[in-house]
Parts: sequence; C-alpha cells; structure tokens
Amino acid sequence: MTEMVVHGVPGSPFLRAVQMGLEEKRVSYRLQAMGPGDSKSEVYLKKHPFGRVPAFEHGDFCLYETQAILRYLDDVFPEPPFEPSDPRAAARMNQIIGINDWYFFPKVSAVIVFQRIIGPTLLGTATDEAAIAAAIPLASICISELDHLLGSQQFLAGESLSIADLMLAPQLDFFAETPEGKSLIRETRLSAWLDRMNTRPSMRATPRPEALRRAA
Ligand SMILES: N[C@@H](CCC(=O)N[C@@H](CS)C(=O)NCC(=O)O)C(=O)O
Repeated sequence: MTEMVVHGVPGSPFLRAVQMGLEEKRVSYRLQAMGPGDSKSEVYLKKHPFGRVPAFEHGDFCLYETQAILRYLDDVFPEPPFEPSDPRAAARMNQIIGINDWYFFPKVSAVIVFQRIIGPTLLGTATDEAAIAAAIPLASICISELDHLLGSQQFLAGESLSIADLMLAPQLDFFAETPEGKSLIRETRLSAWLDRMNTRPSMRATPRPEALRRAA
C-alpha cells in the first residue's frame, strides 16, 4: 500500500486528531516527528505554506488542514465511517468542527493551554494571567455549547464516532490539563464523554509526551 506520512509536533491536538483517525481506520502510517520551531522551516513551509501542523502525504498526494485530511481518510477507507449518514447529524458534526476551528482552538485553547502548559514547559515563558482571564468568557460559551450539543448522546454527532469527536477529544483532553479547563468541564456531560474517548485504543496509542501530560 502507498505509504502514509504525517508530519507534526508530538502533543499537537490537530496532529493527534489525524493520528487517531488513522488508528481508528487501522491504517499503518509513519509519523515524521517535528520539533516546536520546525513548522516554520523552509523545507516544511513547502509542505504547509501556513506553517502549521499537521501535514499529510499519501504517496505523491500532499494535504494539510486536519478536517480535510480526516475526510480524505474517510473517503479512501470507508470503514468504520467517520461521517453520519443522517443529514442533521452530519450538519451537527460540521457545526462542531466549526466551533473548534473558529472559536475553541484559536481563542480559548491556544491561549489557555499555551499560557498554562506549552509556554512554561517548552519555551520557558511566564504565564500571562490577564490573557487567560480574557479567554474565560468564550471558554465558558464553548464548553457549555459543546455540552448542550452532546446532550445525552454517546458521541458529539450522534451514536457513533465522527470527525467531531476525533477533532475535539485531543483538544479537550489537553484543555482539561489546565485548572481552567478542569473546572469548566468537571460538571458537564463532556467529562464522561472524554473518559469514554480516553478508553479508545486510538487515544491510548497517541498519548501526549510526558512533559505535556503534567497538570498545569
Ligand atoms: N487549521 C489547521 C490548524 C492547525 C494548527 O493550528 N496547529 C497548531 C498546533 S495544534 C500549530 O501548527 N501551531 C503553530 C506551530 O506549531 O508552529 C488544521 O486544521 O490543521
């Protein structure tokens, strides 16, 4: 089979979402592990001109943007399906991906997880408490809305795993390492969903590096 390669910095939730997708499909792949600054290197920018991770290769086909990669995997390897056949469930999945990509990751997790864990642990920077405080209102909206959309379902877009779960589980698992994330998620149904996700072999096979697993 043509080799699949995923480039990324171990611990990145977007990278982990793609790795989980590959694990769920039981497809073998090679992880090309990068260091924190490598995403801006001349070589890597040829793969991903925006300098983000992950980047993906399937033979001579190169792709970036996590949801595009997961949708491609789902088209190439149909079982188990990652996209609900019911139009409303599929729309919910897409809505949740949008919440992650537009609100939760860039304005909440990238601020709070960076300030509490990545900066102090990997870069030796001090925590900016004001930046965290400014992100809390939107963090509350994100968590309460995701909890509402999950409702009593097993998975975010219904009764089976979808791209929404693959993208949100690594994000919320990392966010839950921060005191803010822990306290926001604790009383919601997302907490049990995250526990269920954490029992899946795809999450167990893709743990964050030890340094990023310590509670902030
Ligand atoms: N829209 C992109 C977002 C990817 C992204 O922002 N990844 C983060 C890591 S989780 C990143 O690359 N941060 C900058 C860096 O590592 O240099 C996707 O879906 O793949």
